[in-house]
Amino acid sequence: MTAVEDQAARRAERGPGSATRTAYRTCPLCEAGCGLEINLAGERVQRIRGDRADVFSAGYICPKGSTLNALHEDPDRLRTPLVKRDGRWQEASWDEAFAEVERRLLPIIEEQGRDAVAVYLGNPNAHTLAGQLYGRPLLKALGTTNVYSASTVDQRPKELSSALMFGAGLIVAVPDIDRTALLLMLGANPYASNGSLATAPDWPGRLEALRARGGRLVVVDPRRTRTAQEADEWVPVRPGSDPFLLAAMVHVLFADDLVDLGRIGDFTNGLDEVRALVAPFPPEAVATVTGVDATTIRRLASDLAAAPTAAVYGRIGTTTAEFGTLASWLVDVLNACTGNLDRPGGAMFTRAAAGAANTRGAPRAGRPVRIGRRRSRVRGLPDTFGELPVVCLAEEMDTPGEGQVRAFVCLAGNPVLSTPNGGRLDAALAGLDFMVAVDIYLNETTRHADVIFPAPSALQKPHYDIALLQLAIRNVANWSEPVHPLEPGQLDEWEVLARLALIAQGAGAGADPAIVDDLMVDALVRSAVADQHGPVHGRDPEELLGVLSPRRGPGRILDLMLRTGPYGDAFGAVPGGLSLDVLQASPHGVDLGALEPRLPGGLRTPSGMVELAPPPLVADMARLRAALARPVGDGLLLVGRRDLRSNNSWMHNVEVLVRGRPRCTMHVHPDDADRLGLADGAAARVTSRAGELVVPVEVTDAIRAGVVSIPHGWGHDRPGTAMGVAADHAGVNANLLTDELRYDELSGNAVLNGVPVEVAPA
Ligand SMILES: Nc1nc2c(c(=O)[nH]1)N[C@H]1C(S)=C(S)[C@@H](COP(=O)(O)OP(=O)(O)OC[C@H]3O[C@@H](n4cnc5c(=O)[nH]c(N)nc54)[C@H](O)[C@@H]3O)O[C@H]1N2
Ligand SMILES: Nc1nc2c(c(=O)[nH]1)N[C@H]1C(S)=C(S)[C@@H](COP(=O)(O)OP(=O)(O)OC[C@H]3O[C@@H](n4cnc5c(=O)[nH]c(N)nc54)[C@H](O)[C@@H]3O)O[C@H]1N2
Ligand code: SF4
Ligand SMILES: [Mo]
Repeated sequence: MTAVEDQAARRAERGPGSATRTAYRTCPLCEAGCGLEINLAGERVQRIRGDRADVFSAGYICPKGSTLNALHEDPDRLRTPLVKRDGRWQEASWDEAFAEVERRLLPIIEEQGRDAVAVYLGNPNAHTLAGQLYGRPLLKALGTTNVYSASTVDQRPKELSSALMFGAGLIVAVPDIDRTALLLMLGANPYASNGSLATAPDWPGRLEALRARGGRLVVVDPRRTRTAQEADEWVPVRPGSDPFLLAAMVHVLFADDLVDLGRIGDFTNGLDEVRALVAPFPPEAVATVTGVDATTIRRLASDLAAAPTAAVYGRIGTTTAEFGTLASWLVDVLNACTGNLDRPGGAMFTRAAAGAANTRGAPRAGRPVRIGRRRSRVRGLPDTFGELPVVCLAEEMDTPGEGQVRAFVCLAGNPVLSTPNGGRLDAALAGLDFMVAVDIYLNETTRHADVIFPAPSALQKPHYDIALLQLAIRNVANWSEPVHPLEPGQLDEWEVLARLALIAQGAGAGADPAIVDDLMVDALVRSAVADQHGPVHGRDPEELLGVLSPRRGPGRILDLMLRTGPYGDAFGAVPGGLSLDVLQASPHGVDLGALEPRLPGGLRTPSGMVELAPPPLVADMARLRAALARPVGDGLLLVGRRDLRSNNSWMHNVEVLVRGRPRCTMHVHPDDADRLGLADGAAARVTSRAGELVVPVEVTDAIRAGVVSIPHGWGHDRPGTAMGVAADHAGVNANLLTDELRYDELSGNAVLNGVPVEVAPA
């Protein structure tokens, strides 16, 4: 067939009424936020590719982004609520499913108290409007202390150090990778992950541009990742030792008189304390524990000081570790001490269009960070920002006694595969009295539920990255309309969360979700007009509500956030300012410019200063000093890894992403393989305190000797799940090995990297 005939045949096949159209939307799958161009014929998606006109991603896309339609059409994706009766799943109407929640959940709350219900908010909540806006009212309605989220298997240490230094968990200094002359990256592999806590589409292209303009990239990682391969230098650090390395680098800056705060010196506290805190960490003292020689450490420090601009950036490898908060803090101490904090080419602060703590309220004023207002029942671990560490979740369920968790609400999470000692959690979930999940699959976690509410597919939801755009390396705003409508009678995810909130409040299973929505927008408008520093101070709330009124749901709230945000139209007071109308008219996004210095006005610490030595971090340094005296063991340490075609625990049901050679293997260095008698392709038995598994071995010199690596998110071999493709590519659950007894004491974050394991041929 010629191309013309081919086209004609396809047109004939689609039949009449199948007009073609193009939709644009932001990919919600990871933090990069790429713009997608989606071609449809009638209601069918024909092709998804990168949107070349997108103001931020300029056409970049990864293999996951083009699978949004495969996810939408996946026959295993849940489309109706499911209710389990006598151990068997039955499809139910929405009303029946909510009635079941009311019937089973309320007696538990009444008889055993609100803390008998635990909630887990999984990673996609950071990527959905429902999770961003309606999670909070649900938590409030449930009123439980037992709130857990993916944050404590991820970035809690960075949020905590940022809150202590700058005033809020999302006031994070992001590396200005487009302008820096030297990027020192620790524990991140953006060639696979596309970046995290530094939102930018096309990290690979940006890193290549950095090198092309004469800049340098140094990667600190126990594995020679793709990012390390592309770098000027790879520093194969021992797992868990980043804070020693970073403290020694700060030590060198002081010892060699290289400290220069630059313009932030006028509003920075604690420099002398930092000098004293790093005194016990000269490079020679940390060489053994880090596996990095003193000469290299000195050179890394002096290079950083000498570079015209430089940014230090640490991610998962540094946060999911025993001293994760100290490492996260020391990253920014280095940025500050080399004069790179808040300057172009250094580590900067986004000025987000909506929702940011540092664009609201009084500049240079804030409330103190309180850690440990509540404690977990069993181990007494402290909360941070109102959440308990997820390392406590299983024990709160399986340890009898007053206050034991008996019911579980799981929102967009798969903690059986994502949290440490997933085996214990799996067993604990099986013993609960009641569980409700909001998810798109019947998977390793949701199989334990009694009621599952399906969330719409990404193509059926509107989108705006409220959280991730606060961490962007360029100021942008991007709204996406749904590509497909909801099915008749189908609820949007926010409506599900709102109805669950109403049930928990006692308003009944049939209550209208609009009640929650109206209350929220009302409260937000009132707080906006009360903000003396805000653009609508003193205005009549009814007037604003009237302007917002044509919209409902997330769009209405976002419109309010945009209009009262730093670029907003302030409800007419700033002609030409941002509103949702403006974003709707800009399908490729709105570019709000490169990052600009934001300090000191963007600080929200109580002192109004950058706090270089906040008391909780100063106190925690005692733990690091003590650890320096520990003998360095020679046992094997387990770390994780990510693959570009995978996404945490849930995209393994997409055939095009999982086909080809299996990705869930254990990387082992050739020396270790020889010593242990492990052959490439053979199976190894891996054992830790928490559990054991058998995994295929991949021998590779792209990993430090003494370290093995297994990716997380696999292990789709559990009975009672309904993910056919994933089951054919099951892999193993690396979190059977990670240990819920290992955590960063300050933040409660899980230790997922550097877990001691024993390995033998299986
Ligand atoms: N060993 C090890 N473990 C790790 C990590 C590691 O590096 N090593 N990384 C950790 C990190 S950084 C994270 S963030 C966590 C993530 O772990 P989780 O918080 O468990 O998140 P996911 O694995 O992404 O699972 C998301 C769930 O949400 C469902 N889902 C997908 N889209 C939607 C939606 O739009 N709405 C709803 N309601 N549900 C949806 C999926 O089916 C899946 O069940 O894993 C952590 N676990
Ligand atoms: N393709 C894909 N993309 C993703 C995800 C995914 O699962 N797949 N998940 C998303 C999520 S939720 C997140 S949070 C981000 C994470 O984004 P990244 O932080 O970039 O995640 P990783 O690719 O796991 O890179 C972590 C690196 O840390 C290294 N490492 C392990 N231990 C240590 C250590 O002790 N010190 C140092 N210096 N390095 C260490 C590991 O070898 C690994 O190369 O990725 C997001 N993007
Ligand atoms: S990099 Fe992330 S946001 Fe971009 S297409 Fe891939 S999954 Fe989507
Ligand atoms: Mo994450």
